[in-house]
Amino acid sequence: MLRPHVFSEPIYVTRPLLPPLTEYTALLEQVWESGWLSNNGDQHKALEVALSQYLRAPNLSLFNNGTIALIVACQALRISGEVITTPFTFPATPHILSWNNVTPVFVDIDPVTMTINPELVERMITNRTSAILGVHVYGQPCAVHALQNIADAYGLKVIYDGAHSFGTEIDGCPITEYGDVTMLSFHATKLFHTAEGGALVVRDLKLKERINLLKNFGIKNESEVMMPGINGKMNELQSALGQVVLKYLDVERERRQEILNVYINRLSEIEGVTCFKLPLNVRNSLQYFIIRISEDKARYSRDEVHEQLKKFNIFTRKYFYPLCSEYSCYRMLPSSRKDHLPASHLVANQVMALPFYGGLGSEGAHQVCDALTYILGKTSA
Ligand code: T4K
Repeated sequence: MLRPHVFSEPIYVTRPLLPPLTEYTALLEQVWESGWLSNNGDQHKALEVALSQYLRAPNLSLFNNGTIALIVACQALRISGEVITTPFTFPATPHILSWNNVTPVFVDIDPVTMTINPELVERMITNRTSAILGVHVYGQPCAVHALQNIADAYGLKVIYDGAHSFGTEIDGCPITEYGDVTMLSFHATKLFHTAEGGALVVRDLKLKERINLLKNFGIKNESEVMMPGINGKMNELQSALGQVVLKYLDVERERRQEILNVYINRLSEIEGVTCFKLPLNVRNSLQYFIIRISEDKARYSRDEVHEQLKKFNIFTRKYFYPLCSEYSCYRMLPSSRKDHLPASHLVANQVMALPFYGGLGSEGAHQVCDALTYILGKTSA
């Protein structure tokens, strides 16, 4: 095979959806005229309504980022003691527990779905456990029914880190319908973004009211502060950006779907490479495109492929390696033992996030596939 194309510019795992600047500045003019930059202004109100409708999530509360949103979720649900969670995630997931003075208890993942394994959750419940914190990793829903059954049996709360699951649906039902609370991240690297931002979605209106107090220092009115809240507010500049991004979201989804099709068609042929596919009843958030590389079948390890792709100016990511249980701040926990988390260790050594954003185009996706095919050399056909 001829040596494939080397990209002239670095190709990253993602690029933010940047709508026409003029549409953003038009909204910024309104912000300027209003003289109102934060604290539940018109742009904030408009974005909250627009997202509630788009996601069919009536009780949605905007935040300045997803991490603060999750910290507030724990406060709102009065989480304490221990929380059972997955080590296969971004650092924010266990960190928000530490910021709430709660101990993360790691449970292994299912090796196929890569989400927390409900069969293993029950064994780790103690009288200090107050909640389960699941991650819909790459938009793959957790085993929501099994987790809810366990939570109901033991009187636990269920919190979902849905940072990757904007627009995910199970059998047509929004992912935010499951659990007590779901966090969505609107970071620049997310399909829908506000540069930095996030949201909490709940089903209980009372809980939303508590969340709204907590994200604004606990302030009820000029003379009453109800609780030790924090500053979790999304500002007007972020909220305006979100409204313009939302207009272009479906076009971006279509472009990503085309890239996904190229990847699936081309990469499924490569020995040792498995494309991560969602179950047919799940609507894909199209946030990441993940492959797994089995070193025993491919000629190279995931790390070698990751390095070799750099020669073509392609910068993939090892989301999520290393596991959170390997960080120095969590390594000493009994639940961090390697033999307790075999599937997580296996998966973390195999996963690779490929470039996945509309601007890459089908041609770019084919070029990424050419490079991968060239590196891995052989086909199974
Ligand atoms: N829970 C989970 C499961 C999460 O994945 C995350 C965040 C959170 C919670 C917390 O939500 P937030 O508090 O962030 O709302 C990125 C994101 O910063 C992070 O939001 C995301 N997960 C994580 C998976 O990815 P890094 O450290 O990998 O980002 P960085 O700066 O290396 O960016 C990745 C690539 O994106 C770059 O190589 C180039 C491109 N990029 C990035 C930015 C920021 C751009 O092209 N433009 C940009 O503006 O964490």
